[in-house]
Amino acid sequence: MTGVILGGANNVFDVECGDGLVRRCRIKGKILRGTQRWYNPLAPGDQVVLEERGEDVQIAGLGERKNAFVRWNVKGRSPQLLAANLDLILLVTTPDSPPFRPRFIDRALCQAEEAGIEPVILVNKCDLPCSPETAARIGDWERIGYRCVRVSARNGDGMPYLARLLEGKLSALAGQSGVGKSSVINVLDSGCVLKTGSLSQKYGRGSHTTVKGTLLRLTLNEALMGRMGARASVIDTPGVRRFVLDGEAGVDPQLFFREIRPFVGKCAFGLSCTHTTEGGCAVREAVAAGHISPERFESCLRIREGDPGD
Ligand SMILES: Nc1nc2c(ncn2[C@@H]2O[C@H](COP(=O)(O)OP(=O)(O)O)[C@@H](O)[C@H]2O)c(=O)[nH]1
Ligand SMILES: [Mg+2]
Ligand SMILES: [Zn+2]
Repeated sequence: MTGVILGGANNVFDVECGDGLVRRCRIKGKILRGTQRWYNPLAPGDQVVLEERGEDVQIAGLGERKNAFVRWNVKGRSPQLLAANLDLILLVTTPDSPPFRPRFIDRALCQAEEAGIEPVILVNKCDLPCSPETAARIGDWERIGYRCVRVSARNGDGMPYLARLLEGKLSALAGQSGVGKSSVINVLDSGCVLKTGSLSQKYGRGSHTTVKGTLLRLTLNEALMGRMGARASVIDTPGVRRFVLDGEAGVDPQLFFREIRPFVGKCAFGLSCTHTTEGGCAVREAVAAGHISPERFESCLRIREGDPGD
């Protein structure tokens, strides 16, 4: 029998088994082959091979991963899998409360590109005022071809569009704590009652109400869809402070900035150009010509320099 990981931690996971039942399963022999370099061996969305021993069902193997979305686990000092086998990754942000952090989204976009997962920028809390600078930054993501969806979980704006976008897919919501990931899910499925946090006054951040990711099978709200029975699967990931690029084998972040990529290698110093002081730099010329925004260029340089991001 095979199954899909819904959630869990350490060695105990909730698995949606091939027979339709959800069972709490352990990893056979405690260590799953090929997962040692990660902070956690399995993430929501992972396909697993199960072995039955009488009443007991154990996780005996990991199916092929189509893709994986990862964050840096500060305490564990290793990459932590947030979600696997995604059709979409929703990068959730807000015009305010917590403050708009475009650099964080740029990192996440870069990572989604590297992982081969289609990103969608979900701007929640659109009932709050949006500064012209924020609107311009969002406009630039649209200009370079990213889909930006503006919603308000509070007043319902944009939610029918979002529900249609997610129908029939497996999507993960990633973003800082407090941007409203759980609130959005609760609106998508009125039967869902995820805990939502109030913003901490001191830090302007949400409290950490989601500790680990969970895959949820949603029945999309009839009022959003205009019909009954539409389904979507979403993974509510824990709040993310820092993403990681898969730091292996010389991954070059500039290749995953889609509007920068066409200019990479075209500088006078070719691929060795740092795009900072060299003459004949095609990337800086592209910034000057307006093909690349100065903000995105800055994000790219920071990632290249190994800045862990804020
Ligand atoms: N103004 C406003 N507040 C929202 C909206 N969505 C969520 N919130 C509030 O933001 C806070 C954090 O929401 P939560 O869903 O827990 O965020 P999460 O940490 O990303 O899951 C809660 O106090 C929510 O009530 C929205 O669309 N507009
Ligand atoms: Mg939450
Ligand atoms: Zn250059």
